[in-house]
Amino acid sequence: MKGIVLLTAFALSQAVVATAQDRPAAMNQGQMDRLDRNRNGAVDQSEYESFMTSAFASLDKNKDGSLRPEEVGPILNAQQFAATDANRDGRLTQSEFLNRVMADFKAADRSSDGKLQ
Ligand SMILES: [Ca+2]
Ligand SMILES: [Ca+2]
Ligand SMILES: [Ca+2]
Repeated sequence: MKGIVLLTAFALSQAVVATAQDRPAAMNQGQMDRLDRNRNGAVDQSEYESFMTSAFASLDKNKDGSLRPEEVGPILNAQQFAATDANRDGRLTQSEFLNRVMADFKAADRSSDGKLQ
């Protein structure tokens, strides 16, 4: 699974890992392994979605169910935030967030088999 470039996954995994363990800024095999929960060597959509759902919860520091720019400031720039904020209310709901990251997943899944490996 090396070499997969998933910008959002990368950024979010860094945020989560940095918070939890203060790891260096590189997506390594260990991080990919965290997404691959059933250890079959591929990250499928449900594994990715479940990872991102927990990433959303980690990022939502004030636990109001949405992400404001200051909560994702280190990982999404203003342009990326605006692209994710589908209804342009200045906050990312979990569904807006998941729509964006699952679109990234599909974009990265060039073989369209629902798995990244
Ligand atoms: Ca898997
Ligand atoms: Ca929040
Ligand atoms: Ca919104």
